[in-house]
Amino acid sequence: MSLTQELEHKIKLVNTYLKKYMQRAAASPPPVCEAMEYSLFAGGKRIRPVLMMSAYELFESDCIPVMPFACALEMIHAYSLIHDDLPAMDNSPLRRGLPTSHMVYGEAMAVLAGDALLNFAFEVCLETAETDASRTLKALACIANASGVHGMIGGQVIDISSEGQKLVYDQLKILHAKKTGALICAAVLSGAILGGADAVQLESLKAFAQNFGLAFQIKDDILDVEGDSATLGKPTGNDAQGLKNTYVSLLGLEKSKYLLSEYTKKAQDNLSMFGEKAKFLLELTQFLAAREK
Ligand code: GRG
Repeated sequence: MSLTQELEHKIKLVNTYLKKYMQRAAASPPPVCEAMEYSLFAGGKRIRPVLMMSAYELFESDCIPVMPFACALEMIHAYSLIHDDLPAMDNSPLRRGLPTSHMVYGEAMAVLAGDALLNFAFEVCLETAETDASRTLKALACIANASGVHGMIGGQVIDISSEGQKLVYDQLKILHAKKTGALICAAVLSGAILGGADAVQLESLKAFAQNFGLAFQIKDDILDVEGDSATLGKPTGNDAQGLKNTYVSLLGLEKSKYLLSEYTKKAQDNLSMFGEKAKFLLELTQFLAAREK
């Protein structure tokens, strides 16, 4: 299978399983369930679940057993975006070319939809616990840690508290390692943990995920300056206009592009011990560095 065929296949699987899980949630009060679905199916790239499935496939041939975890990562990601868009945070009316959750369902329902997605994520994973309780618990601990104060929420707090202040490069790296990088890292590591990776393999995959996460964020900042607003589904130039700390505002476009290519290469090098098995992850890393949205 080519990279695009395999990517499409994995995205289709994620969508199928997310729909299956959401059918179960349909018994809950309609506005919240509708709001959960709205954000889950609003056109996300599904990077975190795809990374998780691919990391698992470094060890096992079929990713179906880990679909609850793949979907859980997308639910946590969707929750973070809903809350990030709220008036109390970024106050964004638009995401992926569509009105944001609070614009459609109101603020209270958007808060609850985010909370519900976060809880549902852990519910669907815990249901698989009897298959391999030890690996399930380790993978969940990794995901919970990355989503909370030590990871994504911690990064969001640094971001909000540093608004209007110019961060230096090392501070910017810490911010993004937590805000964006932690969940990306948890996607790779939870897939590897569930696949039975040993300590040395986990160390290499952690380095891969950290470099991949940095490249992903730098590309996001470059797209905000150079990207096409119709393709991105949001106005560009947002970061530069405000007092947002981004790689481009700190280092300029040329240096940011150089770093993007350096971190992409480093991430690919970190996969060397997996040989031919890492072909999809290698190509995916390159593909995302060249993405247009
Ligand atoms: C509110 C708890 C809480 C956390 C918010 C992740 C986050 C923290 C905010 C999102 C805002 C943002 C622009 C973060 C940078 C990371 C990033 C590139 C997010 C978008 O991820 P993609 O590109 O999104 O995977 P899609 O739309 O493809 O799902």
